[in-house]
Amino acid sequence: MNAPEKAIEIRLASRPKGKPTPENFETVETEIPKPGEGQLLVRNLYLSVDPYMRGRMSDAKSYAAPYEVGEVMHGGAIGEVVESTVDSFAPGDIVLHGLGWRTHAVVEAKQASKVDKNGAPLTAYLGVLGMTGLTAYAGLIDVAEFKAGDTVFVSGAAGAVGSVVGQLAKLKGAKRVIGSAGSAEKVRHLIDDLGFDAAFNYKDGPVIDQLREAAPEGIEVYFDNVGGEHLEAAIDSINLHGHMAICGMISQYNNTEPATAPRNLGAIIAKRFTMRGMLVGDHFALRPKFIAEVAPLVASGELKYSETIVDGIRNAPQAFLDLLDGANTGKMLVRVAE
Ligand code: NAP
Ligand code: FER
Repeated sequence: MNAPEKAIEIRLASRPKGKPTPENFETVETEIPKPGEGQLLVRNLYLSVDPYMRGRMSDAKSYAAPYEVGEVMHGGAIGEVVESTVDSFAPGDIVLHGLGWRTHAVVEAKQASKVDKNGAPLTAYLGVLGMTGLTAYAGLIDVAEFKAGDTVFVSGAAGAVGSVVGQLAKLKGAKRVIGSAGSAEKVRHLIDDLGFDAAFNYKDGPVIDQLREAAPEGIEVYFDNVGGEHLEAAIDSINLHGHMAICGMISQYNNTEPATAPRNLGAIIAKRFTMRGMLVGDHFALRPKFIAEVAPLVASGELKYSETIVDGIRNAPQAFLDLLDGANTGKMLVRVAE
């Protein structure tokens, strides 16, 4: 395909109230930007769409600054250097950066990280070997203090983070790994393809009952991607001195009213369990250890990963809306080319 003459970028057009819609985004054609001193021009190949972007579309104060209305949707992306003004990067290099949903990015060389283009498939650097994989690894090991012999429950189990959490727990000697997800096909995938011991569709009935049935002896670790009713169920099933890594609460990201669950937090006193919130950004020091351990597992196929790849940058908003609706299995990505 010929390089497009124009660059395309996707901007926040308005802030969503509740569930985002396509009208919250604007697709704009612009001139291809020129890199200045110390900068690279990168032609993006794949864009990441992530749940946290929902938070940044709102103007509520949070750990990540809100997007400005009119600003490009920043986020993880991987692309090829086409022009470089610095010695450390050359055209043809593949780099990761955070400038998000655009065909062309002018990236400060200091903000770009080069990846081995002969290593894993490029998409892996945005998922299983990237931010979501590190979240799973750091959350399970450092935050939830997982130990061999633990029974682990992970919500959002068929997603990018959850699928890695469950498999890592199995590979590291979990007694039993239980996952929840939003469709029968995802439940099948967890058990048949990823080796979970049990899984359930949270839409089939109360999570508290389904978890009790899947974990009759309780759980030692809960990795929370969902919050709300799932967290309430995990509090119900967690054993004495258990650990919870609170990674995400996607069931609440579109809420317009405060959440009503969990209603049983008082159980933390008698059960003396630990809940710890986490942000992957606090765990970047673990990255070399994570890559050293997980890249070989991915290469050997012991740790499997799925990706849901949507073609065409113009479809990035829809891919994001679909992610929030559970259309993805594994990491949701956009291939920039149409
Ligand atoms: P993901 O799980 O690949 O995709 C999101 C999934 O959430 C969807 O596929 C959908 O699957 C599920 N979902 C949507 N609405 C739901 C609801 N109401 N109840 C239950 N499940 C729902 O996304 P990810 O990137 O791996 O992120 C997973 C979680 O981790 C998110 O909460 C995210 O914000 C969080 N996260 C946190 C950090 C951190 O540093 N703290 C870093 C990365 C990610 P179903 O079909 O199963 O509903
Ligand atoms: C997410 C992706 C990343 C998320 C949080 C982060 C809560 C954290 C990023 C950071 O450490 O700055 O989906 O949801």
